[in-house]
Amino acid sequence: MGLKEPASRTITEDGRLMLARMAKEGIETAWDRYEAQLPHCGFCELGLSCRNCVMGPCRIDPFGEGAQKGVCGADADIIVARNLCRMIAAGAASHSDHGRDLLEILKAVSEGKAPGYTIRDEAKLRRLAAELGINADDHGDLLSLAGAVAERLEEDFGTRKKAVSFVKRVPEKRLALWQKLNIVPRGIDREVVEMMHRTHMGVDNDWKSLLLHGLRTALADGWGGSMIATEISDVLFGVPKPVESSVNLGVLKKDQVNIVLHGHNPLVSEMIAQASQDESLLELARKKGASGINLAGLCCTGNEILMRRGIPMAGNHLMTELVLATGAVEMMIVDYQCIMPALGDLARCYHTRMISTSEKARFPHMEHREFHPEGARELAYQLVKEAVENFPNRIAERVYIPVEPVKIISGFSVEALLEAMGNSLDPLLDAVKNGLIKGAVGVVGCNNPRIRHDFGHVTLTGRLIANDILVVDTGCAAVAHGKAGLKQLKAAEKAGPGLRKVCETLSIPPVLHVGSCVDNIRILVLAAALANSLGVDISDLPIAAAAPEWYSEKAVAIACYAVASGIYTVLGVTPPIMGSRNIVGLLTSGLKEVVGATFAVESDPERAADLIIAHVNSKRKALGLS
Ligand code: SF4
Ligand code: MSK
Repeated sequence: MGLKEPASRTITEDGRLMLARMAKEGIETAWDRYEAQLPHCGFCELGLSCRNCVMGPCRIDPFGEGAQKGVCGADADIIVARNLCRMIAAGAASHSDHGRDLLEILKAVSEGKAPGYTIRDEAKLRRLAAELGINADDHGDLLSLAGAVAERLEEDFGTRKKAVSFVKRVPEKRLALWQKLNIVPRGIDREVVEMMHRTHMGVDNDWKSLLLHGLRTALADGWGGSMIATEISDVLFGVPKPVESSVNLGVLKKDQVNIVLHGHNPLVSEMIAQASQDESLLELARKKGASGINLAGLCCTGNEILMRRGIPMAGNHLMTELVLATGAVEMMIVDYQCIMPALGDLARCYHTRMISTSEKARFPHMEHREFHPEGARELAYQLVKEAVENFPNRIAERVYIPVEPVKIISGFSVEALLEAMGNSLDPLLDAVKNGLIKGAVGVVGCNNPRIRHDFGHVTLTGRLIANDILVVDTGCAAVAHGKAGLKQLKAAEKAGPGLRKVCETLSIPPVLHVGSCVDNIRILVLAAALANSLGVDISDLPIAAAAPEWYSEKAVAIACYAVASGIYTVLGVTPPIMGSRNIVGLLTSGLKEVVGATFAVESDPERAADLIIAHVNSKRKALGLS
């Protein structure tokens, strides 16, 4: 099968059919651009090139024949460590800046300056306030309490504190370890800035010390910025509860105005969701010949509105171009992160209007309509109206929606899971102890044209559940699993006998959707709660994480905070570290002595499953479980 064959690029039916059509029409995709980049630069792939200053760029010869040091004297270890650490800093910054945006909205709500937004989950706000030591009695009303919570968490971004607030959730043994290693995250911005400082020429030139601060920076994301993003989203938009929905290109409707929401931050998409239910706009849609207004999500903005509102999901990262090629999208509205700059140009082949909304994120051939809290509701209304008005411009002969959607269940927040178990962790712990469930694994992360689209996720997860390992998922992995039918109750048939029994008893699928990329922290929260219940460290639990098709800097930060939190993590794509034997050795084995967990790199999902099953079994044995 040639590289250009759709079936060699994706395992999904909608992907294959759409790629075939795009190839016929001569429309370029990320796969074509990926192939045009081959062969990749070997120095960069190994992490051995440096352009941190203009005495360079420099590169180290991996064969030992050419230069072994950059102009400044940095060797392979220093260069690889600096490059990796800058990836962590960028990933942590992205999640955390998203968290900061939510805090700003919460603050604006508390001041009455964000009329479209409200506190959707008062109970969660009160729980958070209590956890942060804010006395609700000191605040006359809910809005004042919301303002106090926002201000307290805003402090986590600066440098005033010894530790970010949610470090209190970390199990005792883990926290003691971080204290010993001096990697407790202090302030979110502080760790990111310090990482950039350390990696400037002539600052930290000890690869081990650089990597330790890399872990601290990643922890500032996991237990800081991402945790804030999720918790405040829950306050503003509601804690997710199990909800039925559907997934794949088939969620687009031939007879309706289709608006696609893409990116990561739910601030814009929640407003659009409200506006799309406006009776006057629905009436306008009918006048224009459409039977309704249909919203669909992409990537993690899609995950946010799927988890909370059951809005269907059109696809994951590598499907974002293919959605436009249906010719059925009246408007795509984007916020930030994982939005390919190619999209605006591609949309020009169709009638689709492309709208960017964040002050921070602009794209070629997109119209910029900036969202601000005070006018968000009006702008959302206006955009939905313009999408409706664009419906008559659709060219019926070009519309191609090649498949029927697949049903899924989403919305498994930690709170929802606890509720399903009678507000106690005991049913889960008992199932693990008696071996019905062997362990749990977070299968998360992106798509990457280096890996056949969705193959890594679906193959790995299929093997895990068949071996009685519960899978929780986020991000683009969750979409892959949904399309493969693994998020339905009947998917329990694909699980091993123990997991199947648990799924049938609790009426849950064997693959639980816990949310978007920032929602990986729900996995941390659950793992910490399980460890606390058993009086052990997170690294003692029979759990693991995997990112079979990751591509982004955010995924590097996530993987690093998972490992630093004690979770063995298997990557399906090799990070650019192979140029340093020392660093490969530390990350894949030496870290076990340091933080009780390591990375593994395995591109074959079958072999990745073997590694994870062996890890889960070894942890069970160490806990004295059969
Ligand atoms: Fe070269 Fe050192 Fe400058 Fe990097 S920091 S480009 S290795 S001189
Ligand atoms: S959207 S970071 S491609 S999971 Fe969160 Fe998907 Fe990865 Fe973006």
